[in-house]
Amino acid sequence: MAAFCDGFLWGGATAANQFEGAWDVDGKGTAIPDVLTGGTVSTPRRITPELEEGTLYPSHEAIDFYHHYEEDIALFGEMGFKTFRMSIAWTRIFPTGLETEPNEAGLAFYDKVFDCCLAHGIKPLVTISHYEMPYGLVEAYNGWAGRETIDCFMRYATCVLDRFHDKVEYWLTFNEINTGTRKMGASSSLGCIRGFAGARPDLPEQAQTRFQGLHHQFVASALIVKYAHEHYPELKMGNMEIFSPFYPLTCNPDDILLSQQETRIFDWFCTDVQCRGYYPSYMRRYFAENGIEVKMEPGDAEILREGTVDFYTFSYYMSNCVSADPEKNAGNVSGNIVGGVKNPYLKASDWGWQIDPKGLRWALNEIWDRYQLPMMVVENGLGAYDTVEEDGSIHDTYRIDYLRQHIEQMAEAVADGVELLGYTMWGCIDLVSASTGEMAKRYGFIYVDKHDDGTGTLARSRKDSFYWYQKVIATNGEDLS
Ligand code: BGP
Repeated sequence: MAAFCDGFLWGGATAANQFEGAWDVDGKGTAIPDVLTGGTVSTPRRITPELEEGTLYPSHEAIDFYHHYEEDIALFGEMGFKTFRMSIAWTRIFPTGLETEPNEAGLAFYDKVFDCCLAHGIKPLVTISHYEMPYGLVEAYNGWAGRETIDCFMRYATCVLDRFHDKVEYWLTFNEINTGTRKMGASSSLGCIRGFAGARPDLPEQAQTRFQGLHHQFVASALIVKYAHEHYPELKMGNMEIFSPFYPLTCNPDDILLSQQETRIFDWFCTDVQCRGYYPSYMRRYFAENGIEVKMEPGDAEILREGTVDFYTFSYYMSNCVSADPEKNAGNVSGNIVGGVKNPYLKASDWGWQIDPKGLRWALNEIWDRYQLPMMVVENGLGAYDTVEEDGSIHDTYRIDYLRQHIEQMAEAVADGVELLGYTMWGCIDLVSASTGEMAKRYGFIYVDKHDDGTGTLARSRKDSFYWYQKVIATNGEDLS
């Protein structure tokens, strides 16, 4: 079955703060992840606005892509990548977020990275903001809670579009924007990283602040999409969402209704705004019942209407169940970003993320039916412990199995009729985990010799999955064996 279209964008995904390192090099300023300590699945990361002597901050060196980009991109090229998803670190360009002139050294770095990608036949796919808010904006405006941050974002985003529009065709505005709809449970550090709230230890985490912050992000996203459409009509501007099915635990109508409610708030609300251009009516009741009042300025509605995205992208890792019965909620899925009740039919990763390939087919169909926009799966992968054998080989069959099963379901969805443009597997090279700050939670096709205590040579090596993905790309997804 020829499932995937010609020119299908096979590739991998990363984020600047999780792999670049060089956190204070060439004029880069401090971003929220730079003041986050490491953690584990059971020990949350801590935010320390003043750096602590002797504490390890995983973003500071990460895997040092900053000084290894040529080697890394060559390895992506060897696998046959057609695209590479990465983000630009806002603080390389505007170190505190408040400057009016960009830092040329930061721009020059991305020129080199994009040129290197293009030389290997790889199209960069760029996230403008991937959990990398300048800490200067947290101090000045409480991050996205302050409306002023929209102007700072626009200074940064127009600057990178003006500079790179002829090297980068595909852009995403905000990574996993819908994480702002809920307090992030087990992964509380994500609350800070997102820059909605929680990054200022002196200010409480509140739903009100998160939804106001989200509104500011919607306006910022629409403004930059509008700007791109007006100035560079050849560019494709996308949203980015974490999509997680919320299955009803039983066929009790209470569970069905709860599933609909959770799906609306988490999975549909943000994309309804970004794809349709207005707030969905179901949010009125949700806001009223939760005491949330989103302040909008005159003109916002028009901006949202005029700044809808060209394509829909999402990350997909897991699914959840919901139950209206409070007693059943005791079976919470540990470590899961989104939280929820355990699904008895699914297995989970070592970090408690429930593995559900068929949920990806379901999600692709649901999204396609709702928006009829071309789509990309821009994150999907398995965080796992890898063992390096004596001869240096790494037999990550569990990762191959995970990816194979998800790609099979993508093929099913394409056969169902969805328009799928590409797939970028998350963490194509080992990098720092966003939720726990660990290196031990490895995703890559490429192993990096770097450990949670900060030691390691940073040497790169190919895992078994590297050769497997190379074959998948070479056959355009036909040979998944
Ligand atoms: C997504 C984020 C990524 C990435 C991924 C895996 O939520 O967009 O930045 O980190 O999850 O999560 P983790 O790193 O916590 O394992």
